Amino acid sequence: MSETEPKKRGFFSRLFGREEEQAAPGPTSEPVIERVVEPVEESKPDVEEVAPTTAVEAEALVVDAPALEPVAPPVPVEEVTPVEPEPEPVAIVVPPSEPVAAPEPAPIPVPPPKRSWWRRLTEGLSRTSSALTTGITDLFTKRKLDAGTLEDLEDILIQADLGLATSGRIAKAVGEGRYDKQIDPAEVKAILAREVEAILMPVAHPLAIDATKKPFVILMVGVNGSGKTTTIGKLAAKFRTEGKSVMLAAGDTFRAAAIEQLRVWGERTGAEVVFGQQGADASGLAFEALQKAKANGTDVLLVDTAGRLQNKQGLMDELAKVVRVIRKQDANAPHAALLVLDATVGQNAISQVEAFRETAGVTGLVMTKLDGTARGGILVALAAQFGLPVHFIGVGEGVEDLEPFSARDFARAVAGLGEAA
Ligand SMILES: Nc1nc2c(ncn2[C@@H]2O[C@H](COP(=O)(O)OP(=O)(O)O)[C@@H](O)[C@H]2O)c(=O)[nH]1
Ligand SMILES: [Mg+2]
Repeated sequence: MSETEPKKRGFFSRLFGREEEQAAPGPTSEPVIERVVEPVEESKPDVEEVAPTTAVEAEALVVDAPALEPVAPPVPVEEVTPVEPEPEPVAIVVPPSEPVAAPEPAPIPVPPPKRSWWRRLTEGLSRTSSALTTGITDLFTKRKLDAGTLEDLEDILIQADLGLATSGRIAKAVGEGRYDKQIDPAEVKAILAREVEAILMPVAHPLAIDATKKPFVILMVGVNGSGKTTTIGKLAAKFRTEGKSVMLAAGDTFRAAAIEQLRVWGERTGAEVVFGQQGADASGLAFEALQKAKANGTDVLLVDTAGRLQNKQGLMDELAKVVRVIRKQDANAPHAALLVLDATVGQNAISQVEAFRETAGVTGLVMTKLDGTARGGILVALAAQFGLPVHFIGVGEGVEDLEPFSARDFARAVAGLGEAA
């Protein structure tokens, strides 16, 4: 690469390179934003792993995404208490670089870092898998299988949040034809993996972005802190590496920090951010963002929303209004409504699905924070109970810690088995 082309740098190095981090004045150093910044630094070694090894690959990794500019000075935000009137939304659009020259959607075929994802997945799921496999090994080493051991097995599975029905199903599968025989713990793990995979297979759907929908509107919903904004950032990065143009709508208008957090992701990923003042009407903002994305021919519009408890009716009504307002403009939108679930809440995720499914017309799930819990089995319980598609899982705070959900990988990882051949 010649010196006359200083702009041509790898997309990832542009996203996560040092210079940008130094250039960014770190807006209001809200703790939330700091948390977003840290993991990106941690991710460096893994990002380097996918560095191109040949000139051809190197070329393929280069993208003409707009150079990141220093973060614009934070827009002064009045400290209004977010009461719930419906102020006129004043949407402000921050172009990622020069005036909305939509990022050039040059396709960037970055090969999925399969091996390192497997490592992150197994490390992320290690608390869940070690709870299961240690229990299984202790239980089945040098013991014959009887009703008692099967009950104990069921308990181990229930404790990992696989749910009553699924735990019973797996214990039954282990028991079949093996009563009064000694069974190797490895055999139990293999049955566990097989059963879990069978339950998860029907829900493991990739999120298909219909390119005829411009924009393809994705609404992100979930309780506070479940990982919506972070997941939007991770998805934006993914779509950008696929050469798609992306717009983000800062629909969490309750907290200034949430708006700022999304703006930081916009800067990082070269995605335009539409945001309003704190306290602005979220549905008005979503409406304006959709209008803008349509006018720009944007490929994907990701709409953030304020976290809300599933039992706070007023907030749920407001979410329903966001959906209605989007539909007014495009009867088929949002094309996807993703419920972001924090795995660490365990069984509580079930009532979250029940509440959001109706209100927001949830079309699929994203489960985050599988790395922070021994309760990863909740994903299996949800799959068995609701059958909603699971699109992505998150196993860390870094931008690369989100991947399309694979039933086989997940099942093998929780059962402590190696990567599928
Ligand atoms: N360990 C871990 N942390 C995550 C993951 N996803 C999000 N987080 C963190 O969870 C916290 C809340 O995330 P945020 O996106 O702000 O949640 P929101 O309120 O739903 O928008 C942040 O500190 C994120 O970095 C994940 O997969 N693993
Ligand atoms: Mg948020």
